[in-house]
Amino acid sequence: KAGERKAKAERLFGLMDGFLKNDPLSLQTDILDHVEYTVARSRFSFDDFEAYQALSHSVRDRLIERWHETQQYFKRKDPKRLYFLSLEFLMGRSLSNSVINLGIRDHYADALKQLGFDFEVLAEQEGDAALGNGGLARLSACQMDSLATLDFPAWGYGLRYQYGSFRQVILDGFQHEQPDYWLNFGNPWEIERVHVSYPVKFYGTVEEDILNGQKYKIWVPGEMVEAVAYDNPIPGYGTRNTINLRLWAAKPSGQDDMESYNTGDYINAIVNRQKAETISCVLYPDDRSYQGKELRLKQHYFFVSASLQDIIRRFKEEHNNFETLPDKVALQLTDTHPSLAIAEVMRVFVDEEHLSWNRAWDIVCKIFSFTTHTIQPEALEKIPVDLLGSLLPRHLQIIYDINCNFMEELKKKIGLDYSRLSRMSIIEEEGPVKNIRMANLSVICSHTVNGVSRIHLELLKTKVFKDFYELWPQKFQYKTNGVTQRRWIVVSNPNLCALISKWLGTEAWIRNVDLLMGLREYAADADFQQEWKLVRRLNKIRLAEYIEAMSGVKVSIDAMFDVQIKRIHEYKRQLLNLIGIIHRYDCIKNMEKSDRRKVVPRVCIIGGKAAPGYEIAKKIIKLCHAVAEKINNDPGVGDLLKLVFIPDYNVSVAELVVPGSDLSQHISTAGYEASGTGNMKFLMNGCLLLATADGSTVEIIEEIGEENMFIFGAKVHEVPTLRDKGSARKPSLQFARIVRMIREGYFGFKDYFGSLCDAVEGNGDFYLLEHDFESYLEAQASADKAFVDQKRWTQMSILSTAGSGKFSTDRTIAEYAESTWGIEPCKCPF
Ligand code: NBY
Repeated sequence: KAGERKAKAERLFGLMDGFLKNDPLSLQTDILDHVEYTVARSRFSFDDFEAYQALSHSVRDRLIERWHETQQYFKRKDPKRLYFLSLEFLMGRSLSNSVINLGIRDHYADALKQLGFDFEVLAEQEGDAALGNGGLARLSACQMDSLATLDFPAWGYGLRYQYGSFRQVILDGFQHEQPDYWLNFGNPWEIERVHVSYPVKFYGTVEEDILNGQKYKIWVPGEMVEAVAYDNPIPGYGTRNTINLRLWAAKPSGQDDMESYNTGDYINAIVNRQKAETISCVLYPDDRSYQGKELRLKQHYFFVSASLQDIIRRFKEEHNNFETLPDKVALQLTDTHPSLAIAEVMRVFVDEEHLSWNRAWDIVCKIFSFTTHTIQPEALEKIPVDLLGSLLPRHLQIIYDINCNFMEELKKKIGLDYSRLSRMSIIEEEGPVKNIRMANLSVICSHTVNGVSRIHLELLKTKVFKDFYELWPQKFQYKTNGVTQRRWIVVSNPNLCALISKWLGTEAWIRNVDLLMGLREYAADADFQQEWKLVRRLNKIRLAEYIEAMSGVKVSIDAMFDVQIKRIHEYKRQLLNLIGIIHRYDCIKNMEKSDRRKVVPRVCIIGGKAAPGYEIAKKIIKLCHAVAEKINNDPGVGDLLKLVFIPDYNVSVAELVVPGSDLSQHISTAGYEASGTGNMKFLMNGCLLLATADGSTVEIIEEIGEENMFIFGAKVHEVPTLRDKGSARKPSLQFARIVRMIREGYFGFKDYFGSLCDAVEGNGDFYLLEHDFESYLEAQASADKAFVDQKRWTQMSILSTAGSGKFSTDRTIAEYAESTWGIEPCKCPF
């Protein structure tokens, strides 16, 4: 049987064994050898976790094999390479994804079975790699998968945080944060490169030197640390190409402190060494706004400096003229977080490579592209001038010089419009402290500025970067985000994957997701619907078991599973969801017994982390628990309504929740979600969307039709006017009643919830919850109505999956490659 499967995989993808063989006996030998020699347990006695470790090492061997081939091939062909710089990657688990992309999942499952192990059980042993906060970080991970699958010569660069996203622990309904010890049991998916390391400098002074009669600046640093590379192979699906994600860890630099050892200050020398490691120690857990903290700035520069040394070294191995750099290198800035790279490249070119300023600037303007994931002007990154000047004195000078040149040029173009000049300046002079506006720097020097959905670009053009758009309209583009169908269907929903392949008669959609469109013709087919419903039901059972294990709440599989999982934010309006749930509860309580039969039973599921310092978001979590406590223990309500909060939301939790949901909510105030990608994951899995016309949802409506979704709420262009109206807006009595219940202590914690209530009443209602409430209830009522008609619901569900093709990162990446990066596939032959 394994032979047949292998033959099939080879037919499909032309996959062949490398040096390592993939027949059952070879795989078993491999696993057992790793049990004995890597994990150091007896091959006759090891538990599930040890089996997982050995299995991972065996898979890792195969990844390394392909990784070598790919890197050697890239080196030989020397194509233009993309360097994808992101401070955050939310990779989640690697085992299942790797074996599926390598085309050897079934081979391993068979081999393990004969050893008495279940592949799925072992896969559950793995913890998440959670080196990021939310959408931006998961997008980076999905994009790496597509870059590998589409055979692009790309490298990812990031930071290897010792502690990733905090673990969310709920005690008495309150969120507590605990460190994520993800490296404690080792990480088989990375390869430490002790010999790939670079010194990174900080502080110090700038001095002048003369070389061949020419004056040069020299940065004399006050502190040095070492950046050590950890490589994470990223396999493509249905190809041998395996690209690299290189993450940097900070280590003390060897040379510096010899002196203190020699002078006898041993203890201090050790303490100083440890300080270096703090740079890559922990991920900043706030995805709202940039705080100008020194350690964070250090992280950013550490990352940028190490990555650029690596990139420039690689370039110089093959080339001796920087003029050709733009033909060989594309640098992608994921938001402004890596944008110090601009000043760093200028510094290296001018101070170290001795290029003239103008030549250097010419090259720099051809290599950077910038994607912003932000929509609120107040969330744009700013660095206090004093902070930058003390940590990176030379970079501050360079940024001032860039700005000075830009201002001169700008004056020639727009004249002495001082208010526009000051808005476009990289230096923010107003306010108590002077700041560097990293977004302005990024826009000025990037050849392309991308938004993450069509509507996002509109907002960038008309609001956030209006002045820049008027100056350089051709720079501005958008690439609607996507998600990878490998992780979000093949890995996380294997039954749906098999069903789709069966009815389409091919697995080709896993690489060419537009083929999902072919499901449309079966959307009303009774047999197909039957099988579709069965798959969805099995997923719901799996989710219900998880809910019971996590929270002790038993839920009915027949109820509609209504889900909102994402970071907790005011603009994402989890509070609107909660107020809706309380309203539903209130209606059930006040209903005649006989009417209760008409109520569509619901299980409402909410999950997500709040930034540790975000008080309102934390109160929303507490409110959710307080409401759940009341509803779930009300015998009069029973299965008609349940509310559960899923703690510690992360990628692997999403893999379980998304396939098991009937309805999912994406209900941000219009104009606030740059794109959103959760909506795409649910859509692909045949879960219906209840949503506002915001971010990428606008484009989802175009693909699958409003009749297959539940759309409500103010539109983007209506929001500013509505907000200006303030308390002159039409009040909602139903809304006011629910807020009063919360305020008056119906769910306890009366004083604690007061400020939450203030934030949604009258003029305080910045995110327009009250305004959108009535239409939200109507959309919810339509969802109930549709759910009762299971034939119609299933058809809408199938049409959701069928219409999700546009929202694959394969499309996003292909667009970037063509119109932003100018790179071409470089497929490793086998
Ligand atoms: O990026 C998200 C957007 O909110 C979402 O609409 C979009 O789909 C997604 C991908 O484009 N933005 C986001 O997740 N941002 C962050 O996680 C983030 C992280 C760090 C910082 C700011 C924002 N920071 O200041 O360091």
